[in-house]
Amino acid sequence: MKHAVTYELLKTDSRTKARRGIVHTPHGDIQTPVFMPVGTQATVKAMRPEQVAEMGANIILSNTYHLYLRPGHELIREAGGLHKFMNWDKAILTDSGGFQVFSLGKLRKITEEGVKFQSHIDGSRHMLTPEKAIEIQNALGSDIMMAFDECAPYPADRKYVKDSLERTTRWLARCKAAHKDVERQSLFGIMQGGMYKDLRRQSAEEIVELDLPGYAIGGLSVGEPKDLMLEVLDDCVDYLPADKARYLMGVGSPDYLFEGVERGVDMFDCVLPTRIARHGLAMTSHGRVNIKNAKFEKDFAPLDAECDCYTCKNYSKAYLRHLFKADEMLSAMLLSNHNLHFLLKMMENIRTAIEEDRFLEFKKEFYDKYGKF
Ligand code: PRF
Ligand code: ZN
Repeated sequence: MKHAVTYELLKTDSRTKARRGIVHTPHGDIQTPVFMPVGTQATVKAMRPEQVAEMGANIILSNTYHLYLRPGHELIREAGGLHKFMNWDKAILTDSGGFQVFSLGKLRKITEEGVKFQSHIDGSRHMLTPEKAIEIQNALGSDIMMAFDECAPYPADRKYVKDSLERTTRWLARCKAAHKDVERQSLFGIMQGGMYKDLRRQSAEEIVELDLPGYAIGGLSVGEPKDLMLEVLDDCVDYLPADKARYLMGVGSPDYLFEGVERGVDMFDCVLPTRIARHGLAMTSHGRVNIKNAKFEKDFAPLDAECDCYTCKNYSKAYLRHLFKADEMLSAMLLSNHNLHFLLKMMENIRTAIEEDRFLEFKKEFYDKYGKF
């Protein structure tokens, strides 16, 4: 029995836990550490898939919850799977819906069986269970499927977090049992445990026992202070096996990417670059730029002189500011293009720095230039 997804470790940094590797999938290899652009509703917002591929992305993330509600997983199965439906032939990772359902607040109820919730679209009633999350992800045909978990809020008391992580482990065992074709798709487990180090260790031991092809660290970056998050993360990674991919869920600002890589994380995802783009914000080598700013009115220079993306090669800040203020669609398209390019390029530079054993030097160089995060 060969797993659909495997991790190959190429090199570990000599001074930190940073590592350079490859995640092999049925839809191609992914060089790690990697940032995965988010395509929640089977589209990376404002981007054609060809553009996403062109800027070097080999994997994107999509969402079980959203696609189940609309257009429905059976429709996507009928279309020939998510890759075909959205015209993306590289790898896809799908989140299980757990996190999204838990974000619904009053609209949901948790039991041992699963989570009852009401659709954010039309209020209709549904139930997600571990088995259902797998059934949906099987229909979507993603390369990497995420386990159905509960992400405890922050802050949360110890008893709540312990009960929740233990239920998440039981749900993981049910996910594993429900998933049959392990050669076509791989299931990753998700560690929980809130900010409690001993609970993180317990969660890790329980999920690693189930021997899955990869593990995610969930429940972080949920509102806790940065230093606490990094302290917990540092421990989490130590509880995970070195021969499996490690994925830190929902994290993707430049500083967190560096800090995550330094602590041994291989995979990241975040809506940040595309979301802030739609609000007129750009990430550049000299920090964040707000394109709405009046000082750009007659600034005919590109967004980032050091960037070789399509946007920076062809357009000025004055033009981008005009597009944003005129509420033109091209604004979101050009800024999303730049922001994704920026993060993907940054990750490529991180990978090269690890290969050349100068990760910390590169990090310092980047931080000095970027300024405050
Ligand atoms: N679980 C799942 N998806 C997630 C998270 C989680 O804990 C997070 C937490 N940062 C983001 N996305 N399933
Ligand atoms: Zn650019």
